[in-house]
Amino acid sequence: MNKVEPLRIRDFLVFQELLTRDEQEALVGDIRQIAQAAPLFSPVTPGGRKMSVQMTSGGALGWVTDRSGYRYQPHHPNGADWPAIPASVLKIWEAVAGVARAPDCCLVNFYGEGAKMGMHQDKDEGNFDWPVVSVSLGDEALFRMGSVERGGATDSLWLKSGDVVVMGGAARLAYHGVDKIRFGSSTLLPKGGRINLTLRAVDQG
Ligand SMILES: O=C(O)CCC(=O)C(=O)O
Repeated sequence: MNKVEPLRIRDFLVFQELLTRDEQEALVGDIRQIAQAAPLFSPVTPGGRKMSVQMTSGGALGWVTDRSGYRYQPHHPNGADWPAIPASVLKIWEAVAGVARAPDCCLVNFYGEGAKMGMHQDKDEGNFDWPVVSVSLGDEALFRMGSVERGGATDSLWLKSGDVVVMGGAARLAYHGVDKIRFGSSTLLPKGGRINLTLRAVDQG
């Protein structure tokens, strides 16, 4: 990992170029293994809208959404357990999260051409003392950061492959989203697209 001082934007901490190219390539290999064991699926919101990102998870718990609602559950929609979170991913959490516990969910979002993610809060975890750590791999993404108020002022930043964002403290419940990606802007994924990992501490038991 590169030695990087984070940028602070509205209490979001952005570690630009934290991950070396070699680390990014190794992570892509590890995420491919997750996707082989727990295939990417197209989630549907409780209101019935198909999300443009595809998803899967690693860890004891994975995040899903369907007509029954947003939730964490211990198995993929196909019934299989989620694969373990790779050591390469846990290392990133250890480097930037600043907390003693480990994450138990690594949500994997895949953005193909035209995919985006609306402004939202991450609030299905139950305890917001733990940060959410977000890792960008592949194509650049226009990341929008707001406050805890829906519809409030925002700032945007293009996240590049190897950037890591920590949403903790006052940013933990701040609205955020991805307006668009620059499809084909990175050479990391041969067919283009973007992988985003979000590491979360879910189980409070
Ligand atoms: O793709 C990103 O950078 C953000 C992902 C995100 O907000 C989420 O998974 O909750």
